[in-house]
Amino acid sequence: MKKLLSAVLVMVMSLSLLAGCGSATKDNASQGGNTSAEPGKQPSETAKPADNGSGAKKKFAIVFKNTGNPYGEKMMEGYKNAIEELGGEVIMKAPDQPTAEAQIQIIEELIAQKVDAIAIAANDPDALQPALTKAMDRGIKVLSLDSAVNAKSRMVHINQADPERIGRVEIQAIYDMIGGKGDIAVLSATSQATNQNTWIEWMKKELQDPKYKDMKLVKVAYGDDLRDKSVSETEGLLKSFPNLKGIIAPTTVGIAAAGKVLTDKGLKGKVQLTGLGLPSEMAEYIESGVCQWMYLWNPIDVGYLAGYAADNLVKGSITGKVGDKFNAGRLGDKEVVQDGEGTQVMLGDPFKFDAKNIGEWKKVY
Ligand code: RAM
Repeated sequence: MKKLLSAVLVMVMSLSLLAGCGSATKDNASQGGNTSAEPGKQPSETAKPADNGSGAKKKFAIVFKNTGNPYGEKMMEGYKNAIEELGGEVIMKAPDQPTAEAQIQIIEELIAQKVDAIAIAANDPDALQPALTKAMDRGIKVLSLDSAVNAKSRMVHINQADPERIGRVEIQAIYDMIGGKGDIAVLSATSQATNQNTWIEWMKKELQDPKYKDMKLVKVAYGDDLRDKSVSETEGLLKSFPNLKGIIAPTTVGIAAAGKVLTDKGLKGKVQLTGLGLPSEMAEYIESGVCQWMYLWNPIDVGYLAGYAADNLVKGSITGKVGDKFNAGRLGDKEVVQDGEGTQVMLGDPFKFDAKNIGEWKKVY
């Protein structure tokens, strides 16, 4: 019965996930809560660690872009939940700075440690290739999640949501917020981040529609997913473009920093803000109206899905090729599909957060 109920809730959630089409109900908010909000009740706490059948526990590493990002912490938490459910050992790493060089050093250390799998949210699509192919040559299963590496550097990518939908929906949102007219800017993460760059490409494609002829993208600024830099980049945008009408920040660090700047400067209603935000960090700005609405997905689920994919790669039950199927625990059955020259597993659709649902979601992640 409980299973049936969660299946129904997942379906309800999937339906309301369709970007821009309405808000979460109490039910799907609590569905998120069941899966993520109460770490104390995670199955991982109760599941008996197994050893994957080979004696010693398998070692599953996860590498995020950089430290100090609550989104990254939630994603790693999801990975940990999955690996613990499956009886493996988790190693969580992130460099202080969001650079490829720092991640390469971590990968080298993980190779020396002889881990069984590395899941990485990449700071650069190509620069990690030598290190990651070295890892794969030594039999380590490599996958990316959240921010992809190129197809040669991974066996599969775990994608949070369709990049085209993410990019297009953000332009549509700012269009609605500013009344279709005026200068807009993007406040991104690092200039090399695969995920943000892909979303920005789709934003630019969306902007080609004649509908947006009175809207102009004046700048893409980079806050590097560092709080202070994101604050100063937002201030810089406001200074350089005094007529700025809207900011899109497709990064949880950036949007929270921009929310603070617009609040402190009393610019609510004058400069609109949307993008991808963590509900727990953005609730105050959504409640105050500085950001009317924004989007995200469940970062815990992204990590959890990667954990199950990593386990299947290590067991050899999948290799990351199109058509591979595996069970992803509480997320149900998943399938590997094509993604450009590589392959991926898709989590879902971006979810819209606004004043009606933020109160519930802010407790979840
Ligand atoms: C930041 C990171 C992460 C991205 C989210 C939306 O936390 O850049 O990679 O997926 O924002």
